[in-house]
Amino acid sequence: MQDCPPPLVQMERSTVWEDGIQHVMALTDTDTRMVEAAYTLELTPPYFVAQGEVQLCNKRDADARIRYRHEATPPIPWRLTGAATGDVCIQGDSVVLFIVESPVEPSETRLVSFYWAAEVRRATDLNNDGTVDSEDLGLFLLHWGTDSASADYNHDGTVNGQDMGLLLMDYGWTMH
Ligand SMILES: [Ca+2]
Ligand SMILES: [Ca+2]
Repeated sequence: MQDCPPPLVQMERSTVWEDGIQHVMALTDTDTRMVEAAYTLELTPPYFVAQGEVQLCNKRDADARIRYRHEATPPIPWRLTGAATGDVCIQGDSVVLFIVESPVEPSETRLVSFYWAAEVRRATDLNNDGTVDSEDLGLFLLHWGTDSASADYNHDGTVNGQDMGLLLMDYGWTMH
């Protein structure tokens, strides 16, 4: 697992899903800076893609470096493989961290566009052969009752009936 940078200030965030695309707006406004982000998250297997822009506004009388950091998680039951394009840090198999940073002059607002694509795989396809079938069910049962992250599809810390339900909903799924 990579060592990703620590969280920044929590931002006010609003999210709307529309035709499989998640629209995210995030804002933080303090005495020294205002950061406003607008981006979309889209799952287009085998990629989880983000694109949008960030406005970095320096309210101080001196030059400043302003940084925006966001994290995104692909929808269940998709997981990150660790491969990605763009300047991101992959944390575990469910969190993408992305940072925009720029020097900004006093009273200036800088607009920075960004794009990244992180590769995903279907978590329920445990043997990663492109199909969810009896082989995956057999592997899943080996994890039953444990805290194995690979079969804990809903990230609640236990492999139990809820994960079994997700696997069964996926039964027969194929990548192609
Ligand atoms: Ca499989
Ligand atoms: Ca679980």
